[in-house]
Amino acid sequence: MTSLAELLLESTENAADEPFLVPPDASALTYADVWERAGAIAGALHGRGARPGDRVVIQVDKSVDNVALYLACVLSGLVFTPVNPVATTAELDYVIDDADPAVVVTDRPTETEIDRPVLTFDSGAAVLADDTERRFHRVDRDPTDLAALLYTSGTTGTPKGAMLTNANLVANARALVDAWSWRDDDVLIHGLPLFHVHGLFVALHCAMLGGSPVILLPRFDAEAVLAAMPAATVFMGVPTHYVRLLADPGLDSRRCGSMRLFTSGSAPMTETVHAAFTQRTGHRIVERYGMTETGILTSNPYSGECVPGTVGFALNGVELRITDDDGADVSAGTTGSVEVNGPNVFAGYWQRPDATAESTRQDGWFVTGDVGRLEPDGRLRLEGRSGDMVISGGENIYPREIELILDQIEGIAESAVIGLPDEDLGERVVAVLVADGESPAEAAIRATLGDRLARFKHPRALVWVDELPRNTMGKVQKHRLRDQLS
Ligand code: MLC
Ligand code: AMP
Repeated sequence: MTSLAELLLESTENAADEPFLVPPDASALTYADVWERAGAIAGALHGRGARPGDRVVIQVDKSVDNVALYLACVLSGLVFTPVNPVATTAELDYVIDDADPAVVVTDRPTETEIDRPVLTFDSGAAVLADDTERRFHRVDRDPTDLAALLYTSGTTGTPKGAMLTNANLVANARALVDAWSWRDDDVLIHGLPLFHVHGLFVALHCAMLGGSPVILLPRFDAEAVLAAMPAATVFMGVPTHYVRLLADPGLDSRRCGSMRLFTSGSAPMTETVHAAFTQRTGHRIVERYGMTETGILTSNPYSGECVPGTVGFALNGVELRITDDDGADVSAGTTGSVEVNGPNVFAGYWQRPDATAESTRQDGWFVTGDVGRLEPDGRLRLEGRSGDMVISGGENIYPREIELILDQIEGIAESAVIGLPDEDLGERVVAVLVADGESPAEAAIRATLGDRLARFKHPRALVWVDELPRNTMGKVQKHRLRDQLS
C-alpha cells in the first residue's frame, strides 16, 4: 500500500516544472519549487528534534509556505497538527498539552512560554536560510502510521485529536479524484482555510493527484474568487462562500465560462442557494458530505443528477448505514443515525479510548452524530445532527465549550448557547443567560470570552431570560429556545 508521501510525490512527478501554487499577487511556484521548500522545512524540523511519528503543532497563517510545511510533515513522517490561526493562546496551549508535540511552529510572537522547541515561521525564506540539514528525503511510512491529528470538539466541550492515518488520506484522495473526474488540465481556486479536512486534504490532494495548479487565495473573498475564475476550472466552498458569491453582481455565466466543477460541503446548503446559483451561472453545485474523522463520505454525482437537499451517494470504498436507537439497521426512507465504515475512517481520538469507543460500534462502524435517511436509490439525505453543535460559516462551534466559560462568570447562574438561522453564516451563535442577582455587564462577559475563545466562537448576541426551559429530566430544551428566538 502506498504511503501519502509516495502518492503525492508520484502524482506530481510529471508536473515538476508546472505551476503548483499560484498566489494572486506573486509569482507561481512549481511543484519542484514547493517540494524543495518542503524538504528544507523538513530539515529545519529535523534539526529541532522532530522524528517520524512525532506531532508538530502548527499555528500559521495561510500561505504557500503553509502548504510547504504540510508537505514537509508528509515527507518526514511527522504528524501534522494544525491549529486555527485565530485560536487564542489558551486554545493553542490546550492542543500543545494534549498532542505533546516535538516541535511547535508559529508565525506569531509567542505570548506565553512554549515549553518545547519552536520553529518561528515568520516567512518561508527564514526557514530556507536555516542552517540545518537541507533536502530532506522521504521517510517510509506504513498505512497505519498517523499523518495528521485534527482537533475537533464534542458534547464535553473539550477538543479531541482525530487521528488520521496515511491509509485514510490516500483512500479518500483517490475516491474524490475518481468521483469528480479530476482532469490533467484542471485549475483549482483555493479560498479555504488550511487547518481543516476541506481545504487541506480535499482541495490540496485532489489538485496534487492531478498535478494541477492551485490559485491560492489567502482567505475567501468573493471578489478575489471571481477575479480568478476565468483562469480556473474548479471551485470548492462552504455554503457561506456561495451566498457571498451570489451577493456579488460580478457572478454570471460568462465569468464561469471555463469552470467545470463547483462543490459545496461542511455545512448544509439550502435549496434556494442551489437554485439561485444554477439560475445565475448555468452551473450546478455538487454537494458532498464529510467529517474530520472520516474525510468525505458522499457526493452528488459529477455526471448524473444532483439532487439539492441530498448529499449524494457513498464514495468508492465507503459504506453507509442508517440505524435506530438500538443500533439496528433501518430500511431506506427511515430516519436514523448515520454510520459509516471504510478505509477513510480515522484511527480514533488521540489518547481518548473512551471517546473513541463511544463513537464506534462493536463491528467497527463509526457513528457520525448526524441524522439522516437513505433514499430508495441510495442517496443520503441529512436531516439534522444528534448533538447541539452549531455550524457557522462552515466552522463547527460547540456550545458546551462556550457554556463552560459563561457559567463560571460571576453573576451568571446558567447559560445555554444555541445556533439561530443566519442568511450569511447558515447559523449564528447566541447565548441565552440567566442572571444570578445583578447581571454582569456585557463588556465584562465579552472580555472573559476574549481571553479564552477565538472570536468566531463568540456569541453574536446575549439574551437574558428568567429561566431556561427544561424537560422533566431537567435537561435544557434548546429547541424551545431556538423556536422562541428565531
Ligand atoms: C469569521 N468570523 C466568523 C466566522 N469566521 N463568525 C462566525 N462564523 C465564522 N465562520 C467572525 C470573526 O471573528 C470576525 O468577527 C468577523 O467574523 C470577520 O472575520 P473575517 O476573518 O474577516 O471573516 P471572513 O473572512 O468573512 O470569514 C468567514 C468565512 C470563513 C465563512 C469566509 O470562516 C471561512 O472561509 N470558513 C470556511 C470554514 C471551513 O473551511 N470549514 C471546513 C471544515 S471541514 P469580529 O467580531 O472579530 O470582528 C468539515 C468537513 C467537511 O467540516 O465536510 O468539509
Ligand atoms: P467537522 O467536524 O468540522 O468535520 O464537521 C463535520 C460535520 O459537518 C458533519 O458531521 C455534518 O454535520 C456537517 N456537514 C458536512 N458536510 C455537510 C453537508 N453537505 N450538509 C450538511 N452538513 C454537512
